[in-house]
Amino acid sequence: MKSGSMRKINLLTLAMALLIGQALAQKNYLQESKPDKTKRMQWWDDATFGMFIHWGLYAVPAGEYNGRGGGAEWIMDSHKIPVSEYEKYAAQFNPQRFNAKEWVRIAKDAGAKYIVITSKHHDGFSIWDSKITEYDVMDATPFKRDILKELADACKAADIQFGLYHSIMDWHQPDAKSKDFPHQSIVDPDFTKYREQYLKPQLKELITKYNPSILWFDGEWIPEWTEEQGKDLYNYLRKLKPSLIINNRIGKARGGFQGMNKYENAAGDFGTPEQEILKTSSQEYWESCMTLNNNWGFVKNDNNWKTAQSLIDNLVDITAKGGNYLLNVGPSADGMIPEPSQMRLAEIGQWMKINREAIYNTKGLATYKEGENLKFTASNDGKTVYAIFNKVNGNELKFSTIKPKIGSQIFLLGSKQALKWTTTESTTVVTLPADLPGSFAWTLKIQQ
Ligand code: FHN
Repeated sequence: MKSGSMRKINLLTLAMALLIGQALAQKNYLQESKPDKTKRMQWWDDATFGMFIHWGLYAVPAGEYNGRGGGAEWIMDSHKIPVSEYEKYAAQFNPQRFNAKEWVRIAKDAGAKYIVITSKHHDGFSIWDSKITEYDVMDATPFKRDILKELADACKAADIQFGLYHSIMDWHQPDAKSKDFPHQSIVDPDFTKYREQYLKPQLKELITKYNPSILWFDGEWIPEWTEEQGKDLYNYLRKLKPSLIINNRIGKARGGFQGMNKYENAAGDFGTPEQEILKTSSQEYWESCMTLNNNWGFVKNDNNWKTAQSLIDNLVDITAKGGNYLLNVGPSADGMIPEPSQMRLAEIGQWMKINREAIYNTKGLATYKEGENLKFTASNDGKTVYAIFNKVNGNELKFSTIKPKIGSQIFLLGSKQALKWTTTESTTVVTLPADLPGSFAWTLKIQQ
């Protein structure tokens, strides 16, 4: 081919690349089409269950300061600990028992499909090797290991999606000082400078170094943060990684702990109920985050662990209403996920081994329950319904919400034995075996 033609092709290719680059740079991801968002969110929607991890310097005091209890990850604020005093915890943070692969195994064995860990909580401490600050695990602690890199690598090796929780509020950065949380003593903080020269560069660093699939913002309620800044940050991050999934706390739309957007066209991809579950089914993307005891961060005296029954009931209720469940662990300062947390997660994992087909790759139903002990989920194509019950009256289960397909078979998940069933205009009655597979709750698989 003559050199002149080659030159024309190269110029054309360059022009095309420039045009594409400009288009991407100007793209407004807040105007993403519904089909594009559905495609981007699909893995997250199908995953349904994730493990939350709150871990940082606050694990060192472990809920106690100067002999007084109160505050876990909030201990710096709860006890009004001066920044210079709180920073001293960094020298004590040396979690030699931390094993990223073990943490990922615990999550995977529980049936969690993704992990979200606190890269930086409100206290401003970075648990990764940040080039933006020396208030990080590499420079300020004797541990000097990149926790996020070890965890991101372990997630990748185990096919678990890796996500990061990142606090907009920052009690350590002088320019991040908030009127509502004046931990910094400086007189005239420059919040714009914090956002542009600290918050955004750290987020770019996190995306570039650890390739998270999810960014889970928090601490957005401070008066210095606005919906407009959230929209700008959302576009900034999606331009860095278009497939990123970002919660609604990047903006200001969430209504408190109820977590869903108070207004339309807000920044963020999913609602974030906290320590509670939506009262009804929702077609919006939403994820309920909850603790296993009373605290997010490690508190040595908090032994108020939720029962496996209540945790599995929550998972079923949330799934039936179309949501995700992000269940938290708060590791100790030496790097261990508390034993009771591990036990609860293992019990959920045992239940998921039998019933996961009713949880993963399912959708919620408008009529998602009959009474309080029978909930329904459905396969994404709607052809299969799962009736999940946690109470047995005699050896029959009756329901009227679902109409099994005449001639089809009904099975219990975990059993190969087709069950006897009869149906009238209004009610279906399924005869249950004496021995039900597993504990806590059981699932009928019904073709409709
Ligand atoms: O203040 C935080 C709290 O420490 C914790 O991180 C929860 C869980 O997401 N969110 C905020 C409280 O709404």
